[in-house]
Formats: sequence, structure tokens, C-alpha cells
Amino acid sequence: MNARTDLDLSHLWMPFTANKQFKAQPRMLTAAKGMYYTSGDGRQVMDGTAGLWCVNAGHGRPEIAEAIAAQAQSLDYAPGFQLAHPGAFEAATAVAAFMPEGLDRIFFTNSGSESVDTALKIALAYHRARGDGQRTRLIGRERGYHGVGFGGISVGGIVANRKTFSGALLPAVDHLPHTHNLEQNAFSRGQPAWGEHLADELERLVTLHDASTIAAVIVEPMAGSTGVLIPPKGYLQRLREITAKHGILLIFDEVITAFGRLGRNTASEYFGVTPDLITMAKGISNAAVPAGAVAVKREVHDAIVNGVAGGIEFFHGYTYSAHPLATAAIVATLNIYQRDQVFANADALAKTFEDAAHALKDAPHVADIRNLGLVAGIELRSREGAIGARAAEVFQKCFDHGLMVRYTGDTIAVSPPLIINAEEIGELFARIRKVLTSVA
Ligand code: PXG
Ligand code: PLP
Repeated sequence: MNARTDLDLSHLWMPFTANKQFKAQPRMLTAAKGMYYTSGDGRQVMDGTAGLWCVNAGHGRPEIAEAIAAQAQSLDYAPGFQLAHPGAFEAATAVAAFMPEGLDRIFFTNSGSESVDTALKIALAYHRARGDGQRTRLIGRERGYHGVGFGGISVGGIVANRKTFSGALLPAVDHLPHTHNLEQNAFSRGQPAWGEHLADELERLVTLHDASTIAAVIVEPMAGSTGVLIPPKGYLQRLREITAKHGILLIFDEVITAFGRLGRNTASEYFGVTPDLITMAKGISNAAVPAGAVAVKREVHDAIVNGVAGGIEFFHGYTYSAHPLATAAIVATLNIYQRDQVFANADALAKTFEDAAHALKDAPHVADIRNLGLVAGIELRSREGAIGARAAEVFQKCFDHGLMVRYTGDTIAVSPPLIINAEEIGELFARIRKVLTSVA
């Protein structure tokens, strides 16, 4: 896979990677354009995952590269604490225009993990500013992925990401049950019909802990990393009703769903449910520069910022919050989304994508197919005593046959750049079928 033999692979400790295995058989990427990566051995590999759910406008957009280059030449860095640069305000205004009505106060970060920790801190600061400082409990959900910060893994629900650190997680946390149920919902197209009542588990947690101790609930409106879990019909609406009733903030972690994945600006807009905070990253800059943000309801922002007479209102921020290269990339990216109607393309192709995904129903090993917008999860039956082994082989074989997919457990996840066309959708699922037919 690696055409270069001069590389020393020993020094790099790779993230979320089987390092020893990878280094024995590296899969290198050396270039990317549009829908395709170039592999280390010079092959074209279709990007079935938009990188890691982030290159929504496709690879190698010249306008973004040029904006970053020009910014690096004119102002490489500006401190963001007590100082600023115009691009920071420009980018915040541009991001706010993509957010639901009212969520127009923007705090910049550099990643989804930082966005999550920032949002959790904003929730605590909000209640404290209102004299409700005993509201400190945070509620996440089983199988949730909220990045890898200590806050994010505490509210997150992925065992492998938590167990090593279990003694150091945030103390006041509880979890809702996840919504995955194959008996009830296998092969649902779009939102499953069964499961709205699972949101009522929040009432149980409120009864257990008392609403006066709960600061916020955080969920992915559509859970991506854990294997594509689509919210049951009515579920998010119900969560919104219960949180509102009890004065609990609702945070949607839209690191994957914001910027067009469901054919709308946000999942919030798609589902018609407006949370109090939205975390984002990935597609915000088309992944050309690390960037993230939290969009905050004006009342939440105002409670904190107007809650003190003077001085710093919120003791939080990153050296690289609103980094000039990031804000340049964000503005250029959002311009492309708008000009090229990238999300409208995703929306227009969602049905074609759904049909192509569900056509795999009769392929070998398939236990379930789930889809929404330009996301599909294809759950495979696990091999006896070897969860994940079959999907790992599918991933490797897809890559060998010119298609990049993701896998979690035995679920294959597909989430292509939103610039994909109908023909490429056909090709993508045809390659998956071929591979499924070839694995044991
Ligand atoms: N929240 C959600 C909902 C995410 O999906 C994060 C937070 C963390 O973002 P950062 O930028 O800190 O990684 C994510 C990230 C996968 C995969 O294969 C998904 C993510 C990251 C890497 C791989 O599903 N999501
Ligand atoms: N550690 C040390 C010693 C620092 O000085 C800083 C920032 O000044 C940080 C960590 C945090 O880095 P960042 O702001 O890039 O998150």
C-alpha cells in the first residue's frame, strides 16, 4: 500500500488505530480531489465517508485552499483573549446564518471534542449565573459519542472509550438508554416507528435525581460513530418537551450532522426540534483546517455575559479559538455550501441513496440497514466470538477495491461527500455488495 520505502513508521502513535497491525500493512493516502483519494500505491479510492464525516463539499476545493493561503500570508495568528481579528467576527456571523433561529451566539473551538466540553461548561455556567448553581448533573446516552475529552467520555456511552478512564470520569453524570432495537426496527427506512417512549426515561432520571440538580441533556440527534442510530419518530420532540418542562438545557451534538449531512443546515432543522446549544466541527471548515464551534441560544449567552458586572464572564477558551486560518477556511467553506447548494444536492439524492442502501437487504451477512440523509449503516451479523471481525474484513476489502467505508463493531457506515451524484451512489453500493459477497 505504501509506495514510499523511506518512511520510518515507528515514531507516530496513531489515534484510534491498531498501530501494530497498521504498521505491518499500512494504508496510505497521498492526495485527494472531489470524490476520490489517491492511495499510496497510486490507486483512486472513492471516498464513501467524506474522510471522517467531514469533507462535505468534496476534496481539494481551490477556494478554501486559496483563502487559507492568503490568510497565512497576511495574518498568521492573532491572540483571541482580549484581542481579535476581523475574520473571527466574520466567521461567527457566517456560522450563525446556518444555525436555527435564536442560536446565533458562536464560541469557536478546534474540534468536536472541544466543542462538547465547551457546551457542557456553558450549561453549568448558565445555571450558576442564574443562581441555580446546584444544577450540575449532565445526562448523556448509552452508545453516544461525544469526543474524547473527559467531559465528552463521561457523558458518552461507548464502553471501550470509557473503561480505561472509569475512575476519572465526571462524578455527576447519568445516561439515557440508547434507541437501537433490531427486533422492533430492523430495515426501517429513515426514522423508525418504534421507540419514542424511550425519551420518557428522562422523566425517570428526573424523578431519581430531581430536576433541580440537572444542568443539561446531551445527545447526538442522529448517532453516527456508534453505528448509525436513527432517532425514532417523535423521540427528539419528546426530549425537547421534557427538558423544557424541567428547565434542563438540551444540547444537540451535531459534529456529524451539522452542515448538510441530512440535507439541511442542521439536524435540528431537519427534525424541527430546536435545542439550546449545538456543537459542531468537521463540515464547518470542510475539514481543511481543524475547527469547531458551539452555537448558543441568545438567552443562554446573555444570562452568562450579562450575569456579571465587569471582567471576564466565562473562564474558558483555547489558544486557537477562531484561529485566522480556521476562520478563513470556515468563511470560504460556508460560501461554497451556499453558492453550490451543496445541501440541496444531498437532499435531492437522499431517496436514491436510501433505495441503493436498502437494495443490499438480500446481500450476504446483512442483519439491518439504517439510513437518513446521506448516511447509511449496514449492520452485519457478527462472526461467532469475533465481534467486528467481519466488518474489519469488509473495510479492508473495500479499500483494496477502491472504496473507503467506516466500521464500528459489525456495522459498516457510509457517509459520502454531499457532492456525490446518482451514478456514484450506484457504484458505491455495488462495490459494497461485491465485497459482502466475497467475505466469509
Ligand atoms: N461528537 C460527535 C457526535 C462526533 O461524531 C465528536 C464529537 C468529536 O469530534 P473530534 O473532532 O474531537 O473527533 C465526534 C467525532 C467515526 C468517527 O468513524 C467519528 C468521529 C470521529 C472520528 C471517527 O465514526 N466523530
Ligand atoms: N498547557 C499549557 C502549559 C498551556 O500554556 C496551554 C495554553 O496556554 C495549554 C495547555 C492549553 O492549550 P490550548 O489553549 O491550545 O488548548
